Amino acid sequence: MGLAVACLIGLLGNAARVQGQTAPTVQIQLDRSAGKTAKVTVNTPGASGNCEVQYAPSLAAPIQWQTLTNLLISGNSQVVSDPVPASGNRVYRALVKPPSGTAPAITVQPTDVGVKAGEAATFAVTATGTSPMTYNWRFAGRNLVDDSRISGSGTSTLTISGVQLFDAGGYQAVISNAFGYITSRVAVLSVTMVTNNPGAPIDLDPNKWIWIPAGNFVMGSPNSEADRYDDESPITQVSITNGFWIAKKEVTQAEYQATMGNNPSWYKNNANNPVEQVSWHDATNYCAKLNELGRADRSLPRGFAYRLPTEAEWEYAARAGTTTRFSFGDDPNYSLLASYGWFSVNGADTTHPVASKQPNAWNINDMYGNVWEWCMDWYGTYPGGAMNNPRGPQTGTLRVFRGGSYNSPGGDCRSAVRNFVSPDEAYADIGIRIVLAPEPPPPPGGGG
Ligand SMILES: [Ca+2]
Repeated sequence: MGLAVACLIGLLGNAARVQGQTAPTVQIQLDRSAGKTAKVTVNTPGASGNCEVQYAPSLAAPIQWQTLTNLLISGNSQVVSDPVPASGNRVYRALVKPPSGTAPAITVQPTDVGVKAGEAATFAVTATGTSPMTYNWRFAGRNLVDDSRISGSGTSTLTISGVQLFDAGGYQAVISNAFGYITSRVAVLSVTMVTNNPGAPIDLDPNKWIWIPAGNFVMGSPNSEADRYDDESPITQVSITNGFWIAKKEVTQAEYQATMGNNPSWYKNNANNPVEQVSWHDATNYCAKLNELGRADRSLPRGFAYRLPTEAEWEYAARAGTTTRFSFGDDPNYSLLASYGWFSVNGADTTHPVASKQPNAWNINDMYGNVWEWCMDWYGTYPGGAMNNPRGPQTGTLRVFRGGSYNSPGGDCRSAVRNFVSPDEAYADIGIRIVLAPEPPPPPGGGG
């Protein structure tokens, strides 16, 4: 036997698999150069760590491994030179230990934050551990992602700008690296309501939404009211137990087109005119689509949903605290009505741009005229007496719409007037006004 290295073995010794990291692999190549030196090359692709190269005189048991040298592999390969004895064989192996490191540990926990609605809130966490470390902020059990209001959801510092009431709650950071993960304490964001509308959870665009506070009113008309219809009685003492927003304006053709992708209107000369030729089903589908979009982009205040007004909510908003035929008075000869709405006298048998007449005392436009407005309720006889949050009969065949239109005589625009048709039918003088109201709706029931 001459000078030789008879056997060469590549082993992965003691290389416990590290979760989340590719285990090192080892290749040993022999470089038999002239003379008596062997070169062993250790390749550890994708890994670095403590590597030990050993040799033994043979593979006969018991193998007598001896450490050749220690070296720290920082790259992918290292070369070890070994002066081989003049005779005999040697076998080699390399032991690559997994990279060493420590799991994340939190040194500074995120603290509770209190801000006013509209302000920014910041949560920060400080952690030690082997790099790289990843951060992931969570809210209400789900991972946050950056969007127009949230930044830093994947860093040690989370910022929420333009905080709204529905951002309130618990925030938590999950920090991880190759060696494990840790979850921070839950830091609480509390939001102080700042609103010009007492009782409203937040302020919405006052050019679009009017906050209607909870309150009481008399639904229907007294027998003495001129031009009344029989179905406006028995009058009913109504309590609206929860505030809600009502749209300041009828839904325009532009808004309907943008949300639903079509414009079913008969009078299409101006996209700012109210949408019409929509059935009750079209109107409720429109609300459902708004809810879907509002939940997706987080613009829908938590606990609220878009829907049609109940008949009671509609009349409550139309009356704006009054008991007269109109919110601006009884207007016996309908002379004032032209300042507040488009009806048969000034309507020219067409729709008109929304909010082009004076609003009522609660700043709501076109409650009288332009287009009738679908309500949620089935048509039925009023209960009379006193009732909380009436929602009409539980079943029916006709849905209610309210307020008169561009072709209605003045008497049909009164606050108390009720109209009704099949929910499947669509007409060029019936449109949509929506509310943004507590979800689920407050229950109807006996009044107090
Ligand atoms: Ca109207």
